[in-house]
Amino acid sequence: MSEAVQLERRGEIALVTVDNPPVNALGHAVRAGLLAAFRQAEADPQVRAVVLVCAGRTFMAGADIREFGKPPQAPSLPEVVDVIESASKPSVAVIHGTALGGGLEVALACHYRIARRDAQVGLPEVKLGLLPGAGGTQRLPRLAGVEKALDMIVSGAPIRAGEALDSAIVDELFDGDLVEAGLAFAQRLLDRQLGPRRTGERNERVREDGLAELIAHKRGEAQKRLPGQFSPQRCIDAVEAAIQLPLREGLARERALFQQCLDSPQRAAMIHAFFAEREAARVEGLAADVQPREIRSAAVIGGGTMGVGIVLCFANAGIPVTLLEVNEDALQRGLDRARSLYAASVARGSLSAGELERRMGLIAGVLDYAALNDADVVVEAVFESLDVKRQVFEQLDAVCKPGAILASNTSSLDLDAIAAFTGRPQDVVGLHFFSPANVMRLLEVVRGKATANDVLATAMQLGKRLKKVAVVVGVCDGFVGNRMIFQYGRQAEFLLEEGATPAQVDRALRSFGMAMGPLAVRDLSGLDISHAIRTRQRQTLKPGQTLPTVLDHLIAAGMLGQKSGTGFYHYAEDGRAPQDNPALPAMLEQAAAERGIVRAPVSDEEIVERCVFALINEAASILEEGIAQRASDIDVIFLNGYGFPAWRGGPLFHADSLGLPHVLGRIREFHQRLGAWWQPAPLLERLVAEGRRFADL
Ligand code: T1G
Repeated sequence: MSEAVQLERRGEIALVTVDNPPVNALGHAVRAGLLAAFRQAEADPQVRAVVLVCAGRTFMAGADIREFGKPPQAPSLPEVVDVIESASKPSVAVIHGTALGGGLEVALACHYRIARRDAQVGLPEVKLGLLPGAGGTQRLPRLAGVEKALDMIVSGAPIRAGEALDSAIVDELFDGDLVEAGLAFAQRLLDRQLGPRRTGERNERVREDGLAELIAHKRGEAQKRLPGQFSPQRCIDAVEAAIQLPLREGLARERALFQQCLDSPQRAAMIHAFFAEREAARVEGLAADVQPREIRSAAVIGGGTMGVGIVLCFANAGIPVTLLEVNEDALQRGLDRARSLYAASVARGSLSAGELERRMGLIAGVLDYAALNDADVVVEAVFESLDVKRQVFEQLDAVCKPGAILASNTSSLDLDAIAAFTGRPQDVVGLHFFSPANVMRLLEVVRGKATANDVLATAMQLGKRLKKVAVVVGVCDGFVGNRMIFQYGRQAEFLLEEGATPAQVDRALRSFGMAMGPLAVRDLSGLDISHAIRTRQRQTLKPGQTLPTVLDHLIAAGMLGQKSGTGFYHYAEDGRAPQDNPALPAMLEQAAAERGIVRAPVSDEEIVERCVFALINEAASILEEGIAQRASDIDVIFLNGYGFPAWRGGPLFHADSLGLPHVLGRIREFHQRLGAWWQPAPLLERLVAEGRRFADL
């Protein structure tokens, strides 16, 4: 047996234990160990049943993702799974933690499955650009039915043990000790003379009527929800094989489709994103022994959209939180908004009424700063003005206890200036949430010059506790995400003035894979917000840098985007799809005349390259200035805060996949044609000269 898999006899039952920290990934040693163990149990005449458990915090959480892209090592997981299912003695998988991907597929090959009540099971392969490649697409439909299997496989979302029981994926739930529960269940099988029950041989559920229509419906749904992604449709192809083919042929079809996904560049991009997210948690220069401060209670200043979203983040994590507002009306509006957001979740069925009250019970409202004297962390989410921030931080400095962490949610103001409003700059950090704060996973943790290491460590730990993806960024205008998106949005507006329409710009970038077009995003966030930022930026323009003027014309006409009913688009009262804004063409003609250009057709390719390469060029400067720790952190920021398509891995992974020489070549052309904003970043030029990529940094 390998050290990753142990086999021991408990009377007539063979107990197989997998022990491969941290998540019992099915790396080569585990696969070889499982194969040997099940073969040995099969050959041992004293053994009448097999129980499979995992040590540590979870049942196998899937194949070892680090092995993808490397030469495969026998035995393959399908080979192991085949030996398990075809065994002549009944086997029981004892699930705890998260049985995911290949882990669940091993459990499906066992003849019976029991799960600890707090366990989860799932097939998340689609999130890695893959599909379940060890029988999951053939066995799960046979157990849970085609519709349930399609939902789980195409969404990649795990389900709780109770739902798995209801879907016949597991046979029984248990509490307490894994081995005891497994042995007891196996003993009952023997007492009742129950032998193997092979999932692969159960065909009744994959031969039901109406499955072809169901498949067609799911294809349309997946195409709409995940446009551009390769593996969701392949997942559906594989499940369709379960309906159309006998098991053996279905497994062969699944393997062929798995290989197609494995070979797809999207798999490499999405696995890059998986590891990049975990790498972002590592803060350079932060010793591993730095002790985070304890966060038992929180406070939020400002009950606007952002503030209430942040309040919900704390309440959702079970952290008591106090909301402070300037007057009773504003405070009540904030608390009512919190309750209405929870009520919407209850209406959607994603939150129980009891849980709503429990979470609302964690939220207090106050008008007096003195009430914040015991908060461990305070997050201000007030108006984006340095003067307003000054007032807030001077008061916090006066009332908060020593050691309290004072955080600003500012999206681009100078955190060092904010820290200087207090006598404790070492306790000040930026916690830049993204709207809606209770939904968006990204959290930019802004490290000020004076921010103490333990404050930074606390902020990162708090981010994980709030179920955010926390990424450390440095201080500059817009930190990382907004600083890059300023360039991206600016190009979108320049392209309008040069001849494109909002619908064309947004369509081109949506077909690139962005969740929303840049102009629709501007309309959503409010053109007045963009205009205020634009006004501030006008003060810091470098020679040759100009700004588009279409925004000025829209603001002058009172067109603020969705909030006023018209911006780059017109939004009809009845919520129909946005229409063209009839006043825009004249504004664009005027803006073009002001810049001395004649509007002419623009290609979709130019639109995508101008907007995306603007991101890449700015990112290179950000890396050079040390505002981001690493290139993959910038990818994580754009994947989790700006709707960049996961199947492209992020702007810098995408740049590497295009080839930096090509990217630099186009940027140089833009620089020649369009001037100052396109000055190639020195780091980009250096990487190309040295034949390196962003990934090599
Ligand atoms: N392979 C390799 N390493 C993994 C891993 C995996 N499957 N899962 C986690 N890790 C590492 C992770 O990089 C981190 O490392 C540490 O474990 C803790 O992870 C054939 C083809 C299980 C829910 O997609 O969803 O099976 O940073 O920080 O927040 O059909 O990890 O400490 O060095 O995420 O408690 C399918 C992926 C694979 C599951 C735990 N399985 N993992 O979350 O800890 S493809 C997955 C997760 C497959 C088969 C197909 C989560 C978790 P380090 P963590 P966590």
